[in-house]
Amino acid sequence: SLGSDSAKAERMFRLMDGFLKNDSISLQQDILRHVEYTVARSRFNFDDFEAYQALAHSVRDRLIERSHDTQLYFKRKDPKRVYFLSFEYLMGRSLSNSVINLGIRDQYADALSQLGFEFEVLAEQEGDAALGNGGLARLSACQMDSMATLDYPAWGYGLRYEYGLFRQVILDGFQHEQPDFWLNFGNPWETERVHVTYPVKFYGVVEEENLNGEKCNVWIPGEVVEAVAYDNPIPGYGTRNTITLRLWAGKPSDQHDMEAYNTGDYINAVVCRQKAENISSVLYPDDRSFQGKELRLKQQYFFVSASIQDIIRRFKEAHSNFDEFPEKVALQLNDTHPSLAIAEVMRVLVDKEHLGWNKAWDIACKIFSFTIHAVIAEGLEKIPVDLLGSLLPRHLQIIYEINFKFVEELKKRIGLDYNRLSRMSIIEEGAVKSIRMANLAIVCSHTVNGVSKVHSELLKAKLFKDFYELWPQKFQCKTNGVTQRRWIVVSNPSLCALISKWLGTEAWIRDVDLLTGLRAYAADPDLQQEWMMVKKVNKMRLAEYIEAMSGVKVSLDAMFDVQTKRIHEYKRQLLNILGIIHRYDCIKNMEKSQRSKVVPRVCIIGGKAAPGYEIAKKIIKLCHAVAEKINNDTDVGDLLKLVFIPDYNVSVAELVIPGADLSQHISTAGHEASGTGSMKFLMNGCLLLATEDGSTVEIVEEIGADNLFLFGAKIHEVPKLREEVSPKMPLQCARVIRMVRDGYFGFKDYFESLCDTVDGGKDFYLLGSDFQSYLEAQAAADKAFADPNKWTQMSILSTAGSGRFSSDRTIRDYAEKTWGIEPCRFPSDG
Ligand code: GPU
Repeated sequence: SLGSDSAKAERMFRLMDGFLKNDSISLQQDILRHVEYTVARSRFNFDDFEAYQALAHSVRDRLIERSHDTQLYFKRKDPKRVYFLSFEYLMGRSLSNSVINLGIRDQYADALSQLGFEFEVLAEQEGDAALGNGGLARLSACQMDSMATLDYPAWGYGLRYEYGLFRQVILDGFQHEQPDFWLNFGNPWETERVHVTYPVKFYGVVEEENLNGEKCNVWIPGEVVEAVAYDNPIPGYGTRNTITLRLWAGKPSDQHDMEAYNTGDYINAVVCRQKAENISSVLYPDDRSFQGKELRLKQQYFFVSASIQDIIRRFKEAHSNFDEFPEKVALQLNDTHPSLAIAEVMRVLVDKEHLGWNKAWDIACKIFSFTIHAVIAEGLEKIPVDLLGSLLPRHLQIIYEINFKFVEELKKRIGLDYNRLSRMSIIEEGAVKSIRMANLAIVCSHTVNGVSKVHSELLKAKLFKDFYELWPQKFQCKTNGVTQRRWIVVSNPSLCALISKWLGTEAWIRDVDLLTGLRAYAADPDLQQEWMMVKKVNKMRLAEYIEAMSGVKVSLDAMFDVQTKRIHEYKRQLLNILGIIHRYDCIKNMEKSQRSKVVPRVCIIGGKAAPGYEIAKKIIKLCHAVAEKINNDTDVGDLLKLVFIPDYNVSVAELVIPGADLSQHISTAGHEASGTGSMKFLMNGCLLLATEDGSTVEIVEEIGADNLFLFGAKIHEVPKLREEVSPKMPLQCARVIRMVRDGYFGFKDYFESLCDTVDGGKDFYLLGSDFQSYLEAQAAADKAFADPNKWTQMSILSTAGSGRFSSDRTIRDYAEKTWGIEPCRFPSDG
């Protein structure tokens, strides 16, 4: 029999024979074992998908070892932790990223080839985890990678949607949405924690009770749903640290439906239980258009409540005094979506921990920080008071109380300036009385961050001017970044090898500032030659994909010009398409002898439109209609092609970005908070054609205006241009719009309202006034491309200057200046 605990541990350790081994034979054995016992296929007969599953499970085993070590170590050291609350994560695939971060990619590739498989082929079997919409969601994923790599004691929290972002299917050029039931074939990366569950309450009433002579509010809920944790390991690169992304799923609770069973309606009671699962079933596909839907609010509270219960439980395991809470806990609100967390923390501290309002508020104000991704007021979340009051009656009371105290304080500071008071109030009066979630988040947070320099300045000057004047010290800037692990090492292995060769080290993968070392060789003919070869290989890969997806054959000598991102009017995919029509028109009207001077282009557009966003859907259709015309015109041939890449997602991006020569980031100035796609293209040596918006301004600072193609109105010029009563359409713009209106591309009536947005008298996004300068920038790009050495030098300088746009820099900044946390690295050399 086993004696003491340590003897027990000792024996278990011996039985397990230490950790899993990463030599080729061990990896092969592990994979085959998983084929046989996990996937339950015969090891003599399994296909690529089953091989992928077994492979993924063997990687997962190694991730689990590391996350156990990391969590135990965090527990022992008990550092201040950051809890990153985000409603969306766009993780994409995990396999390649995991084995690269674990440092065993080559070992696996070798083991698989011994088994007769190719690593890349199996990696392609994995589907994307698309639990998010666009930039904001991919940013969360990049930041998790950086938090793990930089050894920060961090947790990510989110929702485990069963249906991720819809799949985009194009039929006759129109977008159709299909459900993304991504868990259909299981998810090897996650671990369900059946014992980590929390009840989440909804509806009901609040009653006042008397507790030891003091009044106390008790919330009697009308519905209780259980949240169950699913843990996803996030391995760091070059460290043993592996942190956790904990996603919550809804599950029926046993607490509340006893009565239903007792009344004898057994079948109905069981059916009702299933409603619980609906909470986490589907991701809202609207990128920043906000609707006051009850299910959405339920999702937000569900994820917030479970996370806060989990965080408080962890705190209480090691501490009994809430005075220490701010020394141990930082809570990061990724936009307003999780900001109910503020009311929830107050509810727990006041109603359950009985700390008293002032003490609770003092604690809350020390732990929250808030990052805002929106630029314009229309996008901000407002929750109708009636909706909140019925779903979360106690939270509504708490928010009213927070607001009352805030407004009283404000009156003391600014006097009875009622306009300003009503602008700043957390409650918006009006036809639909509602809660301004951003105001709630600002009032409670110690720090409010913007996502680029210009965005942070805009927040202070416009959106939150009143708050900035009140609390200037709260407002900071954390320019976004992306992870070079995913966006170079995983997605562009040839470039990765080339960079390491010329820098003589792989250290840039953890220390990205080293990329500036490439500047010294930007004019070196040898590097330029190798650099061009890498681009060629990536263009070949992309060309094959384009042909497979759209049947269009493209020339590798052409400039690959890419605009991939969510479809939005402000991102101006329409400007791009109108520019393409202009280019087409020019080629058609050219003397045949002149055509040899045209720089051939392959224009690539990709992105999803929110299902209810009519104009965005028309832009997709126009792109297809124009492509149909151009691609079948023998006059044009290889001089111009237009392709729409369907179902753009993280894994498609990994293929597209390395193969791009030029990429477009052409939002109307003042509309893109940051933009992160541009950073991925920049890292991959793709030249940018861009407006001076969002993070582009900082990219220019880093690489110099000579190394990209800038155009268009600047932020401060936009309001004035909009005021012009009837904006003048430059002739060239009027002409291409006319072609669309006249039915040159068919679907005349259907495109009418789309044309109206440009020449209907408003041109809110300033396509007309920017058109001329857009064409000039395009001409400059053509000219530069015609000189391959010059172009390649600019390309090298783009990569060399991309270091500042690593999420490692962003996260270090957050850790030091906003969260007040320090690295906590598991001591090992593995
Ligand atoms: N962003 Br608001 C989203 O992706 N979704 C949103 O609902 C809102 C903002 C984006 C910004 O548009 C983009 O400029 C930024 O780079 C990104 O968030 C990350 O901060």
